[in-house]
Amino acid sequence: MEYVKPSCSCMAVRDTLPARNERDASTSSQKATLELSEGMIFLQGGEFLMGSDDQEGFPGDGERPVRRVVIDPFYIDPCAVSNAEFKAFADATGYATEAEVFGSSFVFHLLVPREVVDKVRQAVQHTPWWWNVEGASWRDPEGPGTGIEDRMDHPVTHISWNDAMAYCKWSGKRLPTEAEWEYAARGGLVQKRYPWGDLLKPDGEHRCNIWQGKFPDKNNASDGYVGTAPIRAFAPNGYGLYNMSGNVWEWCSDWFSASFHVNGPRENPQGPPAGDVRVLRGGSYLCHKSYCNRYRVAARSRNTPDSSTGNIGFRCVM
Ligand SMILES: [Cu+2]
Repeated sequence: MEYVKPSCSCMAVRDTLPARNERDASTSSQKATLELSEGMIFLQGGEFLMGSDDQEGFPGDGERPVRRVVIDPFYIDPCAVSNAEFKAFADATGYATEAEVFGSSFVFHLLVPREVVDKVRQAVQHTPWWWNVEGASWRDPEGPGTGIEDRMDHPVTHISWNDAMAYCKWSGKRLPTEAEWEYAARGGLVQKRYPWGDLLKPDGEHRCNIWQGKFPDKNNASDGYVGTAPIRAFAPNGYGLYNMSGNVWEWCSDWFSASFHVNGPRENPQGPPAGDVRVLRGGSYLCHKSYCNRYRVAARSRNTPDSSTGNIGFRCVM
């Protein structure tokens, strides 16, 4: 597998994999029988201004140009998929995530408890704050024994794109296209920096879970969280959607390209037909303006489809 350099210091990439066959994502044909759109929010779609010409964007990310994009109506989950929801899927299907199959996943160094330090396989070159921890997965986000019992309402983490697709298939939902994700995140506002407006902290109030302090060693957590926050923490955007900025990165269905969209389709764009890395949006609890301002609503990131980290999750649409 070709090594792909992470686009972002708050991202880690699996790059030392044994060759393996593509697993069939559908470990079970069992379908969720719940009323599918229950709890989901209907969005009308239509035309919106996607992208940003903001000087704050990283040129290699391909946020530019601002363009008129039209999308069809769709339903979206108000929140990222929670640990409780993912557990229901894993219990029903026996699905093992890629982190579980590979036996390790990437955890941010400050979150690794002392008892787990001997489970650290290696720090990641160039981004030494990412530790590859044996036994880390959605069940034990910081390594063996760390558990999720006290955070069932937090977003599930250590989820690869392939894992997210398996969950979608089981639940009868799908991942949003990047255009759908951005349309939803904007919450009806036009070309604003964040889901709620242009100011990061209107009236001095924190509106999302990102990093405060000096990365990567001092997070003063003035927003209330060092790691993940509950999926309904902070006020929702104008469409009633929670944590479109910060908390965990969210997978989109598109392959990533920095340039495909420049002259690409403007109606229900789905991204390029092929690629090496998939799109991630929204930023995470590790983002900070000083090195990664990708919690802005137009910001983009990417990772390989089998990578998982403690700050990657997803939400579904249909
Ligand atoms: Cu970031």
